[in-house]
Amino acid sequence: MEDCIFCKIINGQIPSNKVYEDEDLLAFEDVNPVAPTHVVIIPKKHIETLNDIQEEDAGVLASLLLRAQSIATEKEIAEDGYRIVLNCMPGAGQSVYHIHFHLLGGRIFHWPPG
Ligand code: DGP
Repeated sequence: MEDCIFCKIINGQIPSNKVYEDEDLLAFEDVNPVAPTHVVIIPKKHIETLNDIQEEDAGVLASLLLRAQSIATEKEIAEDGYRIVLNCMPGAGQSVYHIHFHLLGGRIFHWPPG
């Protein structure tokens, strides 16, 4: 999608610090980190929100979570613990309308979230 920031990161129009890439997924450092480790993990397919996923997206969504797990291990946050966040729609704080997981670690997280 031509106006999507994350699609521009995928196609290289906007630079990013890439953590992982394959034909379906991209992971990169968040530009405004809220934790010592803050990686954004996205499908290359443009899906605006969790409300828009289809059965056919199940495989790539599972791959996003498996990749979050392996990046957490690589970043050495797996043992202490980490948080996966997916904001859906404005009430949850979604600001970029290309579905993404935040992988957060390196500090203590509280519950309930803000
Ligand atoms: P959300 O609020 O859940 O939609 O999260 C969007 C995240 O995307 C937010 O934490 C900041 C990050 N972000 C937005 N624009 C850019 C960018 O151009 N580069 C990078 N690396 N991250 C971005």
